[in-house]
Amino acid sequence: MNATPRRVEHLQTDKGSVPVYTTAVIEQPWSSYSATDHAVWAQLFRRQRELLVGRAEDEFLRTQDAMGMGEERIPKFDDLNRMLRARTGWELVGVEGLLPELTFFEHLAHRRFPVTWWIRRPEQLDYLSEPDLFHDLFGHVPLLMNPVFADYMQAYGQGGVRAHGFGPEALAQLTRLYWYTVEFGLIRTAAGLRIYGAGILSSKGESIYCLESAAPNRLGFELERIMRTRYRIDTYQKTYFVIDSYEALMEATRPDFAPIYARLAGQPTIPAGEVLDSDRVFHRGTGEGWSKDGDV
Ligand code: HBI
Ligand code: FE
Repeated sequence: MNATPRRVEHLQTDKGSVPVYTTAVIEQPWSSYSATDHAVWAQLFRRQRELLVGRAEDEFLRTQDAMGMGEERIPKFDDLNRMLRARTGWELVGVEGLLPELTFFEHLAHRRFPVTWWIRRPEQLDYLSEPDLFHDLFGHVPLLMNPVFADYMQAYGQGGVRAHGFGPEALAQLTRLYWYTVEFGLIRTAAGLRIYGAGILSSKGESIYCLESAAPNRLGFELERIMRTRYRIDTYQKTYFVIDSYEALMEATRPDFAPIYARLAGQPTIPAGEVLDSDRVFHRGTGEGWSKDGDV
């Protein structure tokens, strides 16, 4: 049976009505996954693994293999947790879906990564508007085995819990940082730019577009600039930011953010497609196919 997630309510936000799920932690109902669920996992896994050779960072693919993730079946959180706990002290917890920011931050701050327990339906193969099990498990989990990135994710959560006291602008700035690194980040390697952002790794079209299309900008990571840069939630990104290493990302975000929030307060946000004179430009996009609006 294709169990469907239990939505508890729809929240009216400036982005319209978004589904807000219960924040409860749910045991992965592994035995309830249907043959269709496993087949959707297999198809997505096979397709992404073919695409990501030479596009994802090699360590990402090696780690996925080392964790025993394969196309045969949906991985069991318990199996992955044994490896994660031993290596970086992280563990996966099952959730219904998107969590309120503070709840999400609190999980990360305690090295718990929330993973949606259900997987998309076959008709949603190419796009769905919220993170499902494939996005979270395939995209996010392997990098939690990297000690430096694991530290970054916990520091991000701790920063998020602290930011909650700084109000909505700080929260928006932190969400942009997550978006342009954890979800849509690129990294420099000796072989060229590679993908590490889960939002790209779990997306067929964007895995190709982010590295090979002339349309998007590819700019060097710069913390405060990223915290001001708006983004798209419904199409490919107009700009990708490139880190030199996970260590560099961790170092850049180690300082306390309070003075940064103070400096950024009241500064205008930057449109997603803009390139600044101060930017380190790997590629200046042509902007082909962009619509002017759509940034959040
Ligand atoms: N909830 N389950 C889940 N997964 C996410 O990735 C997530 C979330 N809530 C909020 C959120 N991400 C982002 O807004 C973070 O920047 C906070
Ligand atoms: Fe995600």
